[in-house]
Formats: sequence, structure tokens, C-alpha cells
Amino acid sequence: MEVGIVGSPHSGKTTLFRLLTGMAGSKPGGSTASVGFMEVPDERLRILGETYKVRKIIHARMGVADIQPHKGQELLNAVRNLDALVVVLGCFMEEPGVRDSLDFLDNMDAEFYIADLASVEGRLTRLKTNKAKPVNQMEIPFLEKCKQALEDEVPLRNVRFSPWEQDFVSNFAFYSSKPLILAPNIGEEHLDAPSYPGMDEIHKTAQERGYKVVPFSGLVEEEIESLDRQSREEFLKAYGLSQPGTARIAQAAYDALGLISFFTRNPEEVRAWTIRRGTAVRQAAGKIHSDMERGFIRAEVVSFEDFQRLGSIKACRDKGLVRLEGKDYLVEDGDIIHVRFNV
Ligand SMILES: Nc1nc2c(ncn2[C@@H]2O[C@H](COP(=O)(O)OP(=O)(O)OP(=O)(O)O)[C@@H](O)[C@H]2O)c(=O)[nH]1
Ligand SMILES: [Mg+2]
Repeated sequence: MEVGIVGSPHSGKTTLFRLLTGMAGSKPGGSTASVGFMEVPDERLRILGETYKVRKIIHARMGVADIQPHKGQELLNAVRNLDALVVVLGCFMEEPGVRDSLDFLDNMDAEFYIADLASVEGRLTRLKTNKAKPVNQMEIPFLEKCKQALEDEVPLRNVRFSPWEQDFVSNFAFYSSKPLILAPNIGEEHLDAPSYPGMDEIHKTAQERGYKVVPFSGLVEEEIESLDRQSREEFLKAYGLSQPGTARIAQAAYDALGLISFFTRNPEEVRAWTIRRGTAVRQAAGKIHSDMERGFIRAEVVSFEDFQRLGSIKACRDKGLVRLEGKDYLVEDGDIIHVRFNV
């Protein structure tokens, strides 16, 4: 899974990339995107780690790319294979800069509609002139449905698709079906204010097109980054924040991609594992080790809520809250899992 950071020039893309990955990021005007990994912060994992005083806490990770191109085919090429996009909006800037950011978003969306419409129409033409064979009898109605939506400027992410239609959507790798998160980069003075420049328009657009909005402040968060843990918490509190915006952006991208975490623990470490919502436990066990999937017997499962309420796995066991689940159990976000297997 890879998330791309896009936005108008100087909106703070590379600043966000640095904050998320700890890496330097793309040079302005450079032709290739910097890519790195970000951790998906999870308070639950920290609590687990502290309870069991383990040496290592291993977070879920996601790929991130700092995208340079701002428009046209270059932008389309750069984002084609990404799973989700974070659009940085330069709301810390003076008015023309804020405007540029909002225009960037409108232009990008328009390019997405046009590109998706072109691929839908291209495919329809080939099918109707018998240059290609439909995958099945549902393909043409599916394409007609997409065409109608795109002509009405409805992004495909807002169209309700049945599960089989959803398979088509994945195969076409459309642009307007990518989850998109708006990340207004706001000035320090607006952090604990009720609004910031451009907010009303951003919220309106987000609502119309199905985007989530997660503000952050690049400058302030770079300062926070340089502090030790104790001062970080005080600093955040002073701004009325429970966690940095960047942490919330990482979580929002994870959510938007339909990803959830389950946890494992051993005397050395606690660890988060990433799966898609709706994954059966046997398949999830395969993430940890292929032997666990192959030789899966059962999983012992405790929900994080039960663990937190009772304070330890042992206490959960005493209360009968450690469930024994078979291979088809659908893992839930926050499950603490111990796999029994035999190969
Ligand atoms: N005042 C203020 N300046 C910021 C903030 N975020 C970024 N900047 C500054 O704005 C400039 C551009 O930031 P970058 O992160 O390089 O922006 P970018 O979108 O990667 O820019 P390009 O790659 O050149 O398009 C830098 O000088 C940053 O220090 C912020 O929240 N407040
Ligand atoms: Mg940059």
C-alpha cells in the first residue's frame, strides 16, 4: 500500500513527507518522487507495550511518495499506481497561495474525471465495435454506469458499487476512485482558532466529493518533532491537541484504504499487523508466517477493549474473555491474537 502526497507548489508536501517518514523528501523541480515508509501511530500498541514492558514496539507501516508534478499527464502518471492520495493545501499562506491550493484540487479532480471518462469510453468503443470481448455480460452496464457518473462529475469513489462491480473498479485502476484526504497545512496562529483561511470552501468541497479533512501545521510539527517526549506532550496540550496532525493523517489514510490492525505479543515485542477489513484469521496468520497459515489450528483472540478494561491477558483468560476462534473468524480491528499451529 502506498500513499502519495500531492498539492500545489510550496504548499508543504515535502515538509509533510519529512514529518511522516523522517526522510529528506523530493527536491523542488526534481523529476522522481522520493519514497519512504511511515509508521501508523497507534495508541493501543503503546499501551500494550507499556503493560508488558517489552523492548520493541513495531508499528504498522505504509509506503509514502512525495509527488512533484502539479498537473497534466505527468501528475496522472505519478499517481497512477498509488492507493490513496493526501492533498496538502497551503492554508498558512497569504490569499493567493490558499487560492492556488484550492485550484490545484479542482484541476486535479477535473483531470481525474477526464482520464477516467477516456478509459471508460475507450473500452466501451472497443467492446461495441467487437475489437475486444467483454469480461462478462455485466461489463457494459458497469461501464455505462461509470460513464454516467463521470459525465455528471461524480467521482467513482462516491458511486455505490456491488461487490462484483467493485472488482471491475479495482481492475481498471481508476483515478477518481482513489481515496483522498485533504490536509490543510495551517499557520500556528490558526491551530487553536475556530477556523483558518479557506476552511469553509475546503469543507464544502470535501463534503460534495467524499473527502476526509485532517489539518496539520507543518512548521509547528517540525518544532514538536525536535523535542523530547515529555515536552512534546506539553507542547501538544498547549495547542489543545491530543496528537500531532501528521499522526491523524497517517491513520486517516490507513482507514480510507480499508485497513485494520491486529496485534501480537511475545516477551520481546508487541507488534501491529496490517490486514484488510474482512480478512479471515487463518489468512491473517499468514502475514506473520506462512507456516501459521498452512498449519493453522486455532487462534486465541482477545479484543483490545477487554484487555484494557481488565489490565492483562491473564485477567481476560480468568473471565473467559480469551476466545478460541476457528479459521473463518473475521479478524476485528484491535484483536490481540495468538495463533496455535502445527506443521
Ligand atoms: N509559515 C509556514 N511555512 C511553512 C509551513 N509548511 C511549510 N512551510 C514552508 O514553505 C516552504 C515550502 O515547503 P515545502 O514542504 O518544501 O513545500 P512543497 O510543497 O514540497 O514545495 P515544492 O516541492 O517546491 O512544490 C518551505 O520554506 C517551508 O519551510 C507552515 O506550516 N508554515
Ligand atoms: Mg517539495
